[in-house]
Amino acid sequence: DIFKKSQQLGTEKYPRKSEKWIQYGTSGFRTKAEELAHVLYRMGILAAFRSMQKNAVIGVMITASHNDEPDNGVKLVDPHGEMLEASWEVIATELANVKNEDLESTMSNILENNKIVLGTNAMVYVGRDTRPSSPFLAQAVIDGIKSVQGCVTDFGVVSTPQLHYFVTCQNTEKAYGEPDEEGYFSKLSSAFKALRGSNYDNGSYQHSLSLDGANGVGALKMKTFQEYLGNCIKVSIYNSGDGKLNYQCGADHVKVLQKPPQNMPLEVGTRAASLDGDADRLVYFYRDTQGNFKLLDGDKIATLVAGYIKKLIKESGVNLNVGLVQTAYANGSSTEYINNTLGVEVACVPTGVKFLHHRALEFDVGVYFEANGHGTVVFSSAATEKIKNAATDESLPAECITAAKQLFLLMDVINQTVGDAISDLLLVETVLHAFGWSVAEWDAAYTDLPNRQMKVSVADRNVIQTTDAERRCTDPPTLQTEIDSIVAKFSKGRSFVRPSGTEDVVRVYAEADSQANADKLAHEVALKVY
Ligand code: 16G
Ligand code: ZN
Repeated sequence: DIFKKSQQLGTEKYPRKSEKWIQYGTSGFRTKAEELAHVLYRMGILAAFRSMQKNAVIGVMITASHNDEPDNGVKLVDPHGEMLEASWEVIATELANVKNEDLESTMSNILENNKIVLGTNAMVYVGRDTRPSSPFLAQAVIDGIKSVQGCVTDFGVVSTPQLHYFVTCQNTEKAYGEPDEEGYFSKLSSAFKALRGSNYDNGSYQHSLSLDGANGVGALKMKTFQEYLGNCIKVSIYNSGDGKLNYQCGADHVKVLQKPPQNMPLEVGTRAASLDGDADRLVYFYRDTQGNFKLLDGDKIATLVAGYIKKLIKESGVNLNVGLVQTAYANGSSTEYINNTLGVEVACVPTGVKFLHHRALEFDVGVYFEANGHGTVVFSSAATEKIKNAATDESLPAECITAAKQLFLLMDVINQTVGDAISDLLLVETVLHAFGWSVAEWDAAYTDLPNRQMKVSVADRNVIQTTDAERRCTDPPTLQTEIDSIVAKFSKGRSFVRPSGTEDVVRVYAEADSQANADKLAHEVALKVY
């Protein structure tokens, strides 16, 4: 009877209007907002089911991240703040695509197949970005949850990582923190301030920076956050919400086009950063003394952070291994630097946060970043325990205790649940402050190989199959041999192709010793994909 009513409400208020098939991809469902109402309603239902099954709070985030404003999307957050389990992505896709009149029976099947008992308390946390379509879509989710008697906490406009954080806090009996914005801001800012001490500047480091908010939720939250941070860091926010979301600005724009956002002055030497539309990606940039635009992407952030953590671990005398996780998009120079200079173990996994996150959990301390600026650091519970003990063990030498205390505070600056641009920004600022580095000194660690990304539209992107963390192609059968022989012609050449997980295209990546060669390599490889 409940399902019948739920189907009725769905059909009346949020009907599936076209036969167009939609898939739960790398970042959930994502497409034009007007095609999403029925999907969101159904994801409300599914989140409630997942909550009943796990007997835990589940999150639903409504956002299309760095995509254009007319797009929107939805993804589910599992109990520990991680991405929805793969087997449920399949269920989500099925539920999103069934006919209006098959909703009731599909719901029954899901319950039966997953041994879920209806009526078990369901609790879902809902958050949304600043898109104009988001309030309506949030209502669809809420109606879906309530239609199967689930309870809802609507957090309104929040960043994606904030929602992940709230879900984790609630499900870990608040051991991780308080599941609300006040708790989130307080935790991050108190640790950040404690690490900074009373000298806001240090060496070449100055405590002011420019921030491009992508006209999204990150800008909004940063304004509130400044009240918690006080004057220990001065953040000037541009693209702070008056303009169009992600338009000519934001982390994706800056990374892909390798140029500064609009509406932001960029004087030589000024440290600047960009967030994306839902504030889970961060990149830095500056103008060097020759006037060149310089990008510091996720790889630069990862190496900076891993280097600092490794140093603190060594100083603390705690025995912990540090690993760094990258994808095929990581610049070849960064990988070489990690291997040869940092001496940190590096792993490569396929694109997508869930792969990086899971691999990072295998280390005592796992640093993961995608080149696009999404990433964080995860500490195993054993590592956390060891660091905590060292920080309070008075039998240890003073330097060890100091380093362990710093590590312990650093853990509180980091949102370990998922990549978080605001938390990552505090993390980078903390490391630069500790090292006494200007942005140019940070950039000097290694020089990126020039690179180029291209998109190729094909009839069916899935004809491309890859292996070895997407670095090699297995299908079509001769494509890899062709790529190999093209790459061989270029000094420092490297290239790969992969089907996008979010768009109907095949992506081509190439790097080489010069920009002209990287462009040429990308182009030649792209021609083989057509
Ligand atoms: C999604 C992923 C991101 C990845 C991107 C690649 C999550 C939460 N997000 O946005 O990590 O870099 O897809 O897109 O996993 P692509 O497959 O279209 O290249
Ligand atoms: Zn994002």
